[in-house]
Amino acid sequence: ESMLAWERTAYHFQPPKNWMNDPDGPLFHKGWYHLFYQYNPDSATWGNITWGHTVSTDLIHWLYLPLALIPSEWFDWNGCWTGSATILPGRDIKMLYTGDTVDAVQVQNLAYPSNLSDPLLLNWTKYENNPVLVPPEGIGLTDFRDPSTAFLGPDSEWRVVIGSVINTTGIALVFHTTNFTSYDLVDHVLHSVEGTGMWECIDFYPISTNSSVGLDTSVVGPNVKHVLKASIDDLKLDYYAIGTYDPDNDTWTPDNAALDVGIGLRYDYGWWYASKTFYDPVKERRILFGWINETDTEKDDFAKGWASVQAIPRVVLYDNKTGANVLEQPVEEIESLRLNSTTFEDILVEAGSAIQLDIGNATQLDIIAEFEIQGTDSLKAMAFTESNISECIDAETKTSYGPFGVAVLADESFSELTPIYFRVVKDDDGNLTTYFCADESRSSLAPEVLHTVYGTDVPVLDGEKFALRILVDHSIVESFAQGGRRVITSRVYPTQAIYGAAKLFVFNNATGINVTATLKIWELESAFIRPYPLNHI
Ligand code: DQQ
Repeated sequence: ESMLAWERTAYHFQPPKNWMNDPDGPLFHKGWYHLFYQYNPDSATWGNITWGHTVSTDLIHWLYLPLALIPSEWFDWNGCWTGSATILPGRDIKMLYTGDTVDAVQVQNLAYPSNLSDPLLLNWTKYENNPVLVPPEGIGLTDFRDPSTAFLGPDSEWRVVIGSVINTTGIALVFHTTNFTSYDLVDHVLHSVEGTGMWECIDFYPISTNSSVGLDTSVVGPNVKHVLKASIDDLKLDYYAIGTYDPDNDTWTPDNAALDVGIGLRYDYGWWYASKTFYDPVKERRILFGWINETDTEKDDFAKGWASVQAIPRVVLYDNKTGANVLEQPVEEIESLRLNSTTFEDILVEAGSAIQLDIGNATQLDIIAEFEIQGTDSLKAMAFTESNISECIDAETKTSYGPFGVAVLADESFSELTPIYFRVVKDDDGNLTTYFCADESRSSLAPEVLHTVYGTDVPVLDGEKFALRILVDHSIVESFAQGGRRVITSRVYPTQAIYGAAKLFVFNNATGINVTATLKIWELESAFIRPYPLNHI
């Protein structure tokens, strides 16, 4: 049994050892990006939840710092759970987090930096009169968690959003505060959606519809919409919707009720959860962190001594071409890891073929690929079914083109491979829908890991090619379609397609259409992720 497949990643953030889950309280302070995270200091499984802490100047290379919050008081005795940072005018910092109390009640606590002039924010003080919020009347004692970043309203009061559930309706509660120690509950919810269950890790932020700059969290006004995201506990999936926020009444209305929170769009159609954004004042952008959990067994996690990584941070923008979704793109700083590149121009990938791309090492890659279908006549010719990718397609499908795409982390005999691909489907009325999928069914010979086929439809507009950006990091594959309109993160466990045996292919499994592919592929170097040399300060 090879343990190599369970090796650590090379440029994704993970702690030195043990369990990690949600990103917490991301913020920028005095030259450093800070990330906190749910962490078990004692074991590779969830429990004893503390706040790990790390800093970076570029969101790619990270330095570990000492734990920031440790369960120590009755109000967080069973865990310092997820929370968010708010930067006040004057750059004071308030950190709100959920405490799981000694009686297993979910309460909200306030913490703040002991020394704001410390760029590393090494020491945190818990407010002496915590908790600042307990579950309000009618809210379950274990259904009240994950305070949002606060935003300032027209009445100069701060709003904090906290997720909950009533029966099976997911809800976003709003509280007002002026001092972060006392709060008033607004008498109606910001938003709710029936049947979606408990809303965890709510994120709520403005997005510009006419520019590509990110907005600080309190911005409202013309050409600004608001994104509401809930992590759906029952599904362990992050759903968002774009809509309009009314700051006078603290209500939010989705642009499209059919695509409401929990029933519409997801940030990621793969394995990725509990996300959180923050505003980066340096590059004026909104940055999204997300947690990539394991899909192996707990026994394997104990054996390897660690569990989970954070996804590469993504910039979030409004997609003004579709007007219906956000765009997610890896932060540009990932490009600093690029080494040698290889370009393939207009290579013909005939129906039913796979071509190995000779690029040397294929375990740490940044891939940009574009595909075109050759000849429009062939668009009418196809009618076949592919039972092994049925999750990507409508069972009523009569005509299709594809799949075509790239296969990453593939060995030469295809005993293991993870194909990332498009597939165009034509319905009875002649309408074309493009599906974007990641097939993990053959990603690992190990039996006890998930072998899911992930997929979603993706808008491909007139004049656009089929466009992919893929980051490969040994056992993590983050795939972005059409400039980040849809994203699929894969956690895979190759046992054969590792190190020198891992190869890269383009393939076209259609039976009647040929495609051409143009690719630029960079090898990525490893990122320094190591302890901060605190003995030097
Ligand atoms: N993880 C935290 C909770 C949150 C959940 C506990 C989401 O605060 O609701 O570790 O993964």
